[in-house]
Amino acid sequence: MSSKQHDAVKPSVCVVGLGYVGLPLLQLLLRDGYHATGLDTNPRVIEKIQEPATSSSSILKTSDIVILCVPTPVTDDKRPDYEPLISAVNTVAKYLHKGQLIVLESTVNPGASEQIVIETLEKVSGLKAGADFYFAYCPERINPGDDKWNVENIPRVLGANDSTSLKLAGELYKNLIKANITEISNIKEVEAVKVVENAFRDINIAFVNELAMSFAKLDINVKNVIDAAATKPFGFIPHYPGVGVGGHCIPVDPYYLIESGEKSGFDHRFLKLARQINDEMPKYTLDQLKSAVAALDIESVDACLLGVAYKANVSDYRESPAFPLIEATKAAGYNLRVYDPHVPEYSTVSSLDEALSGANCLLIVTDHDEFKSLDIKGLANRGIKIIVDGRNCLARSEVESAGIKYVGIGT
Ligand code: SAJ
Repeated sequence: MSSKQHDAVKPSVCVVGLGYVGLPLLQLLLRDGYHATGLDTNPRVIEKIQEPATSSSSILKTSDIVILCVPTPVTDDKRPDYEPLISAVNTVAKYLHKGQLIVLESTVNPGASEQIVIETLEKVSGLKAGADFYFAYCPERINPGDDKWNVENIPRVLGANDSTSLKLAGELYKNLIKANITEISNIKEVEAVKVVENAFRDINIAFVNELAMSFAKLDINVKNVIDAAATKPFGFIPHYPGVGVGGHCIPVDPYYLIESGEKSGFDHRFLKLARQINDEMPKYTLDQLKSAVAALDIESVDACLLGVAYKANVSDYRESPAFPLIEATKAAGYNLRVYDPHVPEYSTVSSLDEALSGANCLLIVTDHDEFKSLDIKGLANRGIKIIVDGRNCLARSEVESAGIKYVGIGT
Protein backbone atom coordinates (compact mmCIF):
# COMPACT_ATOMS: atom_id res chain seq x y z
CA MET A 1 0.00 0.00 0.00
CA SER A 2 1.38 3.43 -0.85
CA SER A 3 1.92 5.85 1.97
CA LYS A 4 -1.51 7.33 1.35
CA GLN A 5 -2.15 7.16 5.07
CA HIS A 6 0.42 9.92 5.47
CA ASP A 7 -1.18 12.12 2.78
CA ALA A 8 -4.24 14.20 3.38
CA VAL A 9 -6.06 11.75 1.11
CA LYS A 10 -6.93 8.80 3.28
CA PRO A 11 -6.76 5.25 1.90
CA SER A 12 -9.81 3.61 0.43
CA VAL A 13 -11.22 0.96 2.76
CA CYS A 14 -13.61 -1.89 2.09
CA VAL A 15 -15.41 -3.39 5.10
CA VAL A 16 -16.49 -6.95 4.29
CA GLY A 17 -19.52 -8.02 6.35
CA LEU A 18 -21.99 -5.35 7.54
CA GLY A 19 -23.38 -6.88 10.73
CA TYR A 20 -23.12 -5.59 14.32
CA VAL A 21 -19.32 -5.27 13.86
CA GLY A 22 -18.84 -4.15 10.24
CA LEU A 23 -21.59 -1.54 10.06
CA PRO A 24 -20.47 0.63 13.02
CA LEU A 25 -16.89 0.36 11.68
CA LEU A 26 -18.01 1.50 8.21
CA GLN A 27 -19.91 4.42 9.73
CA LEU A 28 -16.85 5.44 11.76
CA LEU A 29 -14.57 5.27 8.69
CA LEU A 30 -16.96 7.41 6.67
CA ARG A 31 -17.33 9.92 9.50
CA ASP A 32 -13.53 10.18 9.72
CA GLY A 33 -13.22 10.97 6.05
CA TYR A 34 -12.08 7.62 4.71
CA HIS A 35 -13.25 6.61 1.28
CA ALA A 36 -15.04 3.58 2.70
CA THR A 37 -17.44 1.08 1.17
CA GLY A 38 -19.26 -1.85 2.73
CA LEU A 39 -19.41 -5.17 0.96
CA ASP A 40 -22.05 -7.71 1.91
CA THR A 41 -23.59 -10.70 0.15
CA ASN A 42 -27.02 -10.10 1.71
CA PRO A 43 -29.15 -7.95 -0.65
CA ARG A 44 -31.41 -6.90 2.25
CA VAL A 45 -28.39 -5.45 4.06
CA ILE A 46 -27.35 -3.52 0.94
CA GLU A 47 -30.90 -2.26 0.42
CA LYS A 48 -31.08 -1.00 4.02
CA ILE A 49 -27.69 0.74 4.01
CA GLN A 50 -27.79 2.01 0.39
CA GLU A 51 -25.00 4.42 -0.58
CA PRO A 52 -21.76 3.22 0.93
CA ALA A 53 -22.64 -0.45 0.54
CA THR A 54 -22.43 -2.80 -2.40
CA SER A 55 -22.73 -6.49 -3.17
CA SER A 56 -20.25 -6.19 -6.04
CA SER A 57 -16.90 -7.60 -4.97
CA SER A 58 -15.07 -5.69 -7.72
CA ILE A 59 -14.83 -2.82 -5.19
CA LEU A 60 -11.96 -4.84 -3.69
CA LYS A 61 -9.89 -4.06 -6.80
CA THR A 62 -9.60 -0.42 -5.79
CA SER A 63 -9.45 -0.84 -2.01
CA ASP A 64 -6.14 -0.05 -0.31
CA ILE A 65 -7.39 -1.70 2.89
CA VAL A 66 -9.86 -4.57 3.38
CA ILE A 67 -11.32 -5.27 6.85
CA LEU A 68 -13.03 -8.66 7.27
CA CYS A 69 -15.94 -8.56 9.74
CA VAL A 70 -17.78 -11.74 8.79
CA PRO A 71 -19.51 -14.09 11.28
CA THR A 72 -17.61 -17.00 12.79
CA PRO A 73 -20.41 -19.01 14.43
CA VAL A 74 -20.51 -22.66 15.48
CA THR A 75 -22.22 -25.56 13.70
CA ASP A 76 -25.09 -27.51 15.32
CA ASP A 77 -22.54 -29.92 16.80
CA LYS A 78 -20.67 -26.98 18.37
CA ARG A 79 -17.66 -26.93 16.03
CA PRO A 80 -16.21 -23.66 14.64
CA ASP A 81 -17.99 -22.81 11.40
CA TYR A 82 -15.46 -21.10 9.12
CA GLU A 83 -17.64 -21.23 6.00
CA PRO A 84 -18.52 -17.50 5.92
CA LEU A 85 -14.85 -16.56 6.52
CA ILE A 86 -13.48 -18.99 3.90
CA SER A 87 -15.95 -17.68 1.34
CA ALA A 88 -15.07 -14.03 2.08
CA VAL A 89 -11.31 -14.74 1.99
CA ASN A 90 -11.60 -16.47 -1.39
CA THR A 91 -13.41 -13.42 -2.75
CA VAL A 92 -10.79 -11.03 -1.35
CA ALA A 93 -7.99 -13.23 -2.71
CA LYS A 94 -9.33 -12.88 -6.26
CA TYR A 95 -8.72 -9.13 -6.15
CA LEU A 96 -5.65 -9.12 -3.89
CA HIS A 97 -2.99 -6.75 -5.19
CA LYS A 98 0.46 -5.49 -4.18
CA GLY A 99 0.49 -3.13 -1.25
CA GLN A 100 -3.00 -4.05 -0.02
CA LEU A 101 -3.56 -4.35 3.74
CA ILE A 102 -5.97 -7.07 4.88
CA VAL A 103 -7.25 -6.93 8.47
CA LEU A 104 -9.33 -9.67 10.10
CA GLU A 105 -11.67 -8.65 12.98
CA SER A 106 -13.77 -11.82 13.28
CA THR A 107 -13.21 -14.11 16.27
CA VAL A 108 -11.11 -17.13 15.29
CA ASN A 109 -9.16 -19.73 17.22
CA PRO A 110 -5.38 -19.47 17.55
CA GLY A 111 -3.69 -20.36 14.27
CA ALA A 112 -6.71 -19.72 12.04
CA SER A 113 -5.44 -16.43 10.58
CA GLU A 114 -2.36 -18.17 9.21
CA GLN A 115 -3.97 -21.48 8.27
CA ILE A 116 -7.19 -20.14 6.76
CA VAL A 117 -6.69 -16.50 5.78
CA ILE A 118 -3.02 -15.96 4.92
CA GLU A 119 -2.58 -19.37 3.29
CA THR A 120 -5.61 -18.89 1.04
CA LEU A 121 -4.64 -15.32 0.11
CA GLU A 122 -1.12 -16.46 -0.87
CA LYS A 123 -2.28 -19.59 -2.70
CA VAL A 124 -4.96 -17.87 -4.80
CA SER A 125 -3.00 -14.70 -5.56
CA GLY A 126 0.56 -16.00 -5.72
CA LEU A 127 1.51 -12.95 -3.61
CA LYS A 128 3.51 -13.20 -0.36
CA ALA A 129 2.20 -11.94 2.97
CA GLY A 130 4.42 -9.36 4.66
CA ALA A 131 6.17 -8.64 1.36
CA ASP A 132 3.61 -8.15 -1.44
CA PHE A 133 0.55 -7.63 0.73
CA TYR A 134 0.07 -7.06 4.47
CA PHE A 135 -2.05 -8.85 7.06
CA ALA A 136 -3.04 -8.01 10.63
CA TYR A 137 -5.52 -9.39 13.16
CA CYS A 138 -7.57 -6.96 15.29
CA PRO A 139 -10.41 -8.79 17.09
CA GLU A 140 -13.69 -6.90 17.46
CA ARG A 141 -14.91 -6.01 20.95
CA ILE A 142 -18.38 -4.69 20.24
CA ASN A 143 -20.89 -4.97 23.09
CA PRO A 144 -24.35 -4.69 21.47
CA GLY A 145 -26.81 -2.53 23.38
CA ASP A 146 -24.04 -0.80 25.33
CA ASP A 147 -24.52 3.00 25.43
CA LYS A 148 -21.08 3.65 26.94
CA TRP A 149 -18.66 1.47 24.98
CA ASN A 150 -18.62 1.65 21.19
CA VAL A 151 -16.34 0.96 18.23
CA GLU A 152 -14.62 4.33 18.68
CA ASN A 153 -13.73 4.18 22.39
CA ILE A 154 -13.09 0.50 23.12
CA PRO A 155 -9.36 -0.26 23.47
CA ARG A 156 -8.14 -2.84 20.95
CA VAL A 157 -5.41 -5.46 20.62
CA LEU A 158 -3.63 -5.71 17.26
CA GLY A 159 -1.41 -8.52 16.02
CA ALA A 160 0.77 -9.10 12.94
CA ASN A 161 3.69 -11.39 12.16
CA ASP A 162 5.77 -8.74 10.39
CA SER A 163 6.68 -5.18 11.28
CA THR A 164 5.30 -3.55 8.11
CA SER A 165 1.85 -5.12 8.55
CA LEU A 166 1.84 -4.13 12.22
CA LYS A 167 2.88 -0.57 11.36
CA LEU A 168 0.30 -0.08 8.59
CA ALA A 169 -2.55 -1.59 10.62
CA GLY A 170 -1.39 0.36 13.69
CA GLU A 171 -1.61 3.62 11.74
CA LEU A 172 -5.16 2.80 10.64
CA TYR A 173 -6.49 1.88 14.07
CA LYS A 174 -4.62 4.65 15.91
CA ASN A 175 -6.18 7.17 13.51
CA LEU A 176 -9.61 5.66 13.90
CA ILE A 177 -9.93 4.55 17.54
CA LYS A 178 -9.83 7.03 20.41
CA ALA A 179 -8.50 4.41 22.83
CA ASN A 180 -5.34 2.45 23.44
CA ILE A 181 -4.17 0.06 20.71
CA THR A 182 -1.98 -2.72 22.14
CA GLU A 183 0.34 -4.03 19.43
CA ILE A 184 1.64 -7.62 19.61
CA SER A 185 3.96 -9.07 16.98
CA ASN A 186 2.38 -12.51 17.24
CA ILE A 187 -1.00 -13.13 15.63
CA LYS A 188 -1.71 -16.36 17.53
CA GLU A 189 -1.41 -14.53 20.85
CA VAL A 190 -3.98 -11.95 19.74
CA GLU A 191 -6.35 -14.67 18.47
CA ALA A 192 -6.01 -16.23 21.92
CA VAL A 193 -6.76 -12.87 23.62
CA LYS A 194 -10.24 -12.67 22.10
CA VAL A 195 -11.37 -16.22 22.83
CA VAL A 196 -9.88 -16.01 26.34
CA GLU A 197 -11.78 -12.77 27.07
CA ASN A 198 -15.08 -14.42 26.26
CA ALA A 199 -14.34 -17.84 27.73
CA PHE A 200 -13.46 -15.97 30.94
CA ARG A 201 -16.99 -14.55 30.99
CA ASP A 202 -18.62 -17.91 30.22
CA ILE A 203 -16.82 -19.77 33.04
CA ASN A 204 -17.60 -17.00 35.52
CA ILE A 205 -21.27 -17.09 34.61
CA ALA A 206 -21.20 -20.89 34.96
CA PHE A 207 -19.70 -20.46 38.43
CA VAL A 208 -22.56 -18.24 39.61
CA ASN A 209 -25.14 -20.42 37.87
CA GLU A 210 -23.83 -23.41 39.84
CA LEU A 211 -23.88 -21.33 43.02
CA ALA A 212 -27.50 -20.36 42.28
CA MET A 213 -28.56 -24.00 42.04
CA SER A 214 -26.63 -24.93 45.18
CA PHE A 215 -27.67 -21.93 47.31
CA ALA A 216 -31.35 -22.39 46.36
CA LYS A 217 -31.21 -25.60 48.39
CA LEU A 218 -29.58 -23.77 51.30
CA ASP A 219 -32.11 -20.94 51.12
CA ILE A 220 -29.28 -18.45 50.49
CA ASN A 221 -29.93 -15.55 48.10
CA VAL A 222 -26.99 -15.82 45.67
CA LYS A 223 -27.49 -12.30 44.31
CA ASN A 224 -27.08 -10.83 47.79
CA VAL A 225 -23.93 -12.92 48.23
CA ILE A 226 -22.47 -11.77 44.89
CA ASP A 227 -23.32 -8.13 45.52
CA ALA A 228 -21.69 -8.32 48.94
CA ALA A 229 -18.62 -10.12 47.56
CA ALA A 230 -18.36 -7.36 44.95
CA THR A 231 -17.63 -4.88 47.76
CA LYS A 232 -14.15 -6.41 47.78
CA PRO A 233 -12.14 -3.80 45.81
CA PHE A 234 -9.85 -6.37 44.23
CA GLY A 235 -9.82 -9.96 43.12
CA PHE A 236 -13.55 -10.32 42.48
CA ILE A 237 -15.64 -9.53 39.37
CA PRO A 238 -19.43 -9.94 39.81
CA HIS A 239 -21.39 -12.06 37.38
CA TYR A 240 -25.03 -13.01 37.81
CA PRO A 241 -27.03 -16.24 37.40
CA GLY A 242 -29.86 -16.57 34.96
CA VAL A 243 -31.92 -18.68 32.61
CA GLY A 244 -28.89 -19.19 30.35
CA VAL A 245 -26.11 -17.67 28.24
CA GLY A 246 -26.95 -16.48 24.75
CA GLY A 247 -25.45 -14.31 22.05
CA HIS A 248 -22.97 -14.68 19.23
CA CYS A 249 -19.88 -14.45 21.48
CA ILE A 250 -19.98 -15.84 24.99
CA PRO A 251 -21.56 -19.27 24.37
CA VAL A 252 -19.69 -19.62 21.06
CA ASP A 253 -16.09 -18.53 21.58
CA PRO A 254 -15.20 -21.22 24.16
CA TYR A 255 -15.84 -23.85 21.47
CA TYR A 256 -13.10 -22.22 19.38
CA LEU A 257 -10.67 -22.69 22.26
CA ILE A 258 -11.93 -26.25 22.87
CA GLU A 259 -11.33 -27.04 19.19
CA SER A 260 -7.78 -25.62 19.30
CA GLY A 261 -7.11 -27.79 22.32
CA GLU A 262 -8.45 -30.92 20.65
CA LYS A 263 -6.30 -30.29 17.59
CA SER A 264 -3.18 -29.95 19.77
CA GLY A 265 -4.09 -32.91 22.02
CA PHE A 266 -5.40 -30.97 25.01
CA ASP A 267 -8.82 -31.54 26.57
CA HIS A 268 -10.38 -28.30 27.88
CA ARG A 269 -12.47 -30.12 30.52
CA PHE A 270 -13.17 -26.92 32.49
CA LEU A 271 -14.43 -24.96 29.46
CA LYS A 272 -16.65 -27.88 28.46
CA LEU A 273 -18.07 -28.20 31.99
CA ALA A 274 -18.84 -24.47 32.10
CA ARG A 275 -20.65 -24.75 28.74
CA GLN A 276 -22.60 -27.75 30.09
CA ILE A 277 -23.66 -25.90 33.26
CA ASN A 278 -24.76 -22.80 31.32
CA ASP A 279 -26.64 -24.90 28.77
CA GLU A 280 -28.43 -26.65 31.67
CA MET A 281 -30.02 -23.42 32.92
CA PRO A 282 -33.14 -23.39 30.69
CA LYS A 283 -34.04 -26.88 31.98
CA TYR A 284 -33.28 -25.83 35.56
CA THR A 285 -35.54 -22.81 35.09
CA LEU A 286 -38.43 -24.96 33.84
CA ASP A 287 -37.90 -27.39 36.73
CA GLN A 288 -38.42 -24.45 39.11
CA LEU A 289 -41.73 -23.73 37.38
CA LYS A 290 -42.78 -27.37 37.59
CA SER A 291 -42.04 -27.48 41.35
CA ALA A 292 -44.06 -24.30 41.92
CA VAL A 293 -46.97 -25.67 39.84
CA ALA A 294 -46.96 -28.85 41.93
CA ALA A 295 -46.72 -26.92 45.19
CA LEU A 296 -49.72 -24.76 44.24
CA ASP A 297 -51.54 -27.73 42.84
CA ILE A 298 -52.24 -25.95 39.54
CA GLU A 299 -53.95 -28.43 37.23
CA SER A 300 -53.56 -26.72 33.88
CA VAL A 301 -50.64 -24.44 33.14
CA ASP A 302 -51.13 -21.52 30.76
CA ALA A 303 -47.61 -20.13 30.52
CA CYS A 304 -46.54 -16.79 29.08
CA LEU A 305 -42.86 -16.57 28.15
CA LEU A 306 -41.54 -13.00 28.02
CA GLY A 307 -38.31 -12.41 26.11
CA VAL A 308 -36.59 -14.19 23.21
CA ALA A 309 -33.59 -11.85 22.73
CA TYR A 310 -30.35 -13.07 24.32
CA LYS A 311 -29.98 -9.97 26.48
CA ALA A 312 -31.87 -6.85 27.50
CA ASN A 313 -33.04 -4.26 24.97
CA VAL A 314 -31.53 -5.88 21.89
CA SER A 315 -33.31 -7.69 19.05
CA ASP A 316 -30.57 -10.31 18.58
CA TYR A 317 -31.70 -13.81 19.54
CA ARG A 318 -28.73 -15.90 18.44
CA GLU A 319 -28.06 -18.83 20.83
CA SER A 320 -30.77 -17.42 23.11
CA PRO A 321 -31.76 -19.69 26.05
CA ALA A 322 -35.37 -18.83 25.15
CA PHE A 323 -35.37 -21.48 22.42
CA PRO A 324 -34.53 -24.56 24.53
CA LEU A 325 -36.86 -23.24 27.25
CA ILE A 326 -39.73 -22.89 24.76
CA GLU A 327 -39.17 -26.45 23.53
CA ALA A 328 -39.00 -27.86 27.07
CA THR A 329 -42.09 -25.94 28.18
CA LYS A 330 -44.12 -27.32 25.28
CA ALA A 331 -42.75 -30.83 25.96
CA ALA A 332 -44.05 -30.48 29.52
CA GLY A 333 -47.53 -30.19 28.03
CA TYR A 334 -47.98 -26.56 29.08
CA ASN A 335 -49.93 -24.10 26.94
CA LEU A 336 -47.49 -21.39 25.92
CA ARG A 337 -47.54 -17.91 24.48
CA VAL A 338 -44.28 -16.17 23.59
CA TYR A 339 -43.83 -12.40 23.45
CA ASP A 340 -40.81 -10.20 22.85
CA PRO A 341 -41.40 -6.68 21.45
CA HIS A 342 -37.83 -6.69 20.12
CA VAL A 343 -38.22 -10.06 18.39
CA PRO A 344 -41.63 -10.13 16.64
CA GLU A 345 -40.52 -12.94 14.36
CA TYR A 346 -40.48 -15.41 17.26
CA SER A 347 -43.40 -13.96 19.21
CA THR A 348 -46.62 -16.01 18.99
CA VAL A 349 -48.71 -12.99 19.99
CA SER A 350 -48.34 -9.34 19.07
CA SER A 351 -48.83 -7.59 22.39
CA LEU A 352 -48.09 -7.99 26.09
CA ASP A 353 -51.80 -7.79 26.77
CA GLU A 354 -52.46 -10.73 24.44
CA ALA A 355 -49.53 -12.64 25.92
CA LEU A 356 -50.86 -12.25 29.46
CA SER A 357 -54.56 -12.90 28.78
CA GLY A 358 -55.52 -16.28 30.16
CA ALA A 359 -52.03 -16.99 31.50
CA ASN A 360 -51.54 -18.25 35.06
CA CYS A 361 -47.72 -18.57 34.95
CA LEU A 362 -45.04 -16.16 33.75
CA LEU A 363 -41.53 -17.10 32.57
CA ILE A 364 -39.21 -14.10 32.24
CA VAL A 365 -36.25 -14.86 29.96
CA THR A 366 -35.00 -11.39 28.97
CA ASP A 367 -34.83 -8.38 31.25
CA HIS A 368 -36.01 -5.87 28.65
CA ASP A 369 -36.98 -2.53 30.20
CA GLU A 370 -40.60 -3.27 29.25
CA PHE A 371 -40.61 -6.36 31.46
CA LYS A 372 -38.73 -4.84 34.39
CA SER A 373 -41.57 -2.32 34.77
CA LEU A 374 -44.46 -4.82 34.67
CA ASP A 375 -47.52 -3.83 36.74
CA ILE A 376 -47.27 -6.59 39.34
CA LYS A 377 -50.64 -5.90 40.95
CA GLY A 378 -52.18 -5.93 37.49
CA LEU A 379 -50.62 -9.34 36.85
CA ALA A 380 -52.23 -10.69 40.03
CA ASN A 381 -55.59 -9.32 38.95
CA ARG A 382 -55.20 -11.09 35.62
CA GLY A 383 -54.78 -14.41 37.38
CA ILE A 384 -51.00 -14.85 37.31
CA LYS A 385 -50.18 -17.28 40.12
CA ILE A 386 -46.44 -17.91 39.54
CA ILE A 387 -43.61 -15.78 38.15
CA VAL A 388 -40.32 -17.53 37.32
CA ASP A 389 -37.87 -14.66 36.98
CA GLY A 390 -35.09 -15.98 34.73
CA ARG A 391 -33.08 -12.76 35.03
CA ASN A 392 -33.82 -11.94 38.68
CA CYS A 393 -35.04 -8.59 37.41
CA LEU A 394 -38.22 -8.21 39.53
CA ALA A 395 -38.47 -7.55 43.28
CA ARG A 396 -39.49 -10.73 45.13
CA SER A 397 -41.14 -8.67 47.88
CA GLU A 398 -43.35 -6.78 45.42
CA VAL A 399 -44.41 -9.96 43.64
CA GLU A 400 -45.16 -11.83 46.88
CA SER A 401 -47.10 -8.93 48.38
CA ALA A 402 -49.34 -9.09 45.29
CA GLY A 403 -50.08 -12.68 46.23
CA ILE A 404 -48.02 -14.22 43.41
CA LYS A 405 -45.51 -17.05 43.99
CA TYR A 406 -42.04 -15.70 43.09
CA VAL A 407 -39.30 -18.04 41.85
CA GLY A 408 -35.89 -16.56 41.07
CA ILE A 409 -32.67 -18.16 39.83
CA GLY A 410 -30.87 -18.60 43.12
CA THR A 411 -32.65 -15.59 44.63
N1 SAJ B 1 -25.11 -13.22 31.20
C1 SAJ B 1 -25.39 -13.87 32.40
N2 SAJ B 1 -24.78 -13.42 33.54
C2 SAJ B 1 -23.89 -12.38 33.51
C3 SAJ B 1 -23.62 -11.75 32.27
C4 SAJ B 1 -24.23 -12.19 31.12
O1 SAJ B 1 -26.17 -14.80 32.46
O2 SAJ B 1 -23.38 -12.00 34.57
C5 SAJ B 1 -25.74 -13.72 29.97
C6 SAJ B 1 -26.56 -12.66 29.25
O3 SAJ B 1 -27.90 -12.67 29.70
C7 SAJ B 1 -26.45 -13.12 27.79
C8 SAJ B 1 -25.07 -13.76 27.73
O4 SAJ B 1 -24.71 -14.09 29.07
O5 SAJ B 1 -27.42 -14.09 27.49
C9 SAJ B 1 -24.01 -12.86 27.12
O6 SAJ B 1 -24.09 -11.65 27.80
P1 SAJ B 1 -22.98 -10.47 27.57
O7 SAJ B 1 -23.32 -9.35 28.46
O8 SAJ B 1 -21.65 -11.07 27.67
O9 SAJ B 1 -23.32 -9.98 26.11
P2 SAJ B 1 -22.57 -10.19 24.75
O10 SAJ B 1 -22.65 -11.57 24.25
O11 SAJ B 1 -23.05 -9.11 23.87
O12 SAJ B 1 -21.05 -9.96 25.13
C10 SAJ B 1 -20.36 -8.86 24.63
C11 SAJ B 1 -19.04 -9.45 24.30
N3 SAJ B 1 -18.29 -8.59 23.42
C12 SAJ B 1 -17.51 -9.22 22.49
O13 SAJ B 1 -17.43 -10.41 22.39
C13 SAJ B 1 -16.77 -8.36 21.58
C14 SAJ B 1 -18.23 -9.70 25.55
O14 SAJ B 1 -16.85 -9.83 25.23
C15 SAJ B 1 -18.34 -8.60 26.55
O15 SAJ B 1 -17.67 -9.01 27.75
C16 SAJ B 1 -19.77 -8.33 26.86
O16 SAJ B 1 -20.35 -7.88 25.62
C17 SAJ B 1 -19.91 -7.29 27.94
O17 SAJ B 1 -18.91 -7.01 28.61
O18 SAJ B 1 -21.05 -6.86 28.16
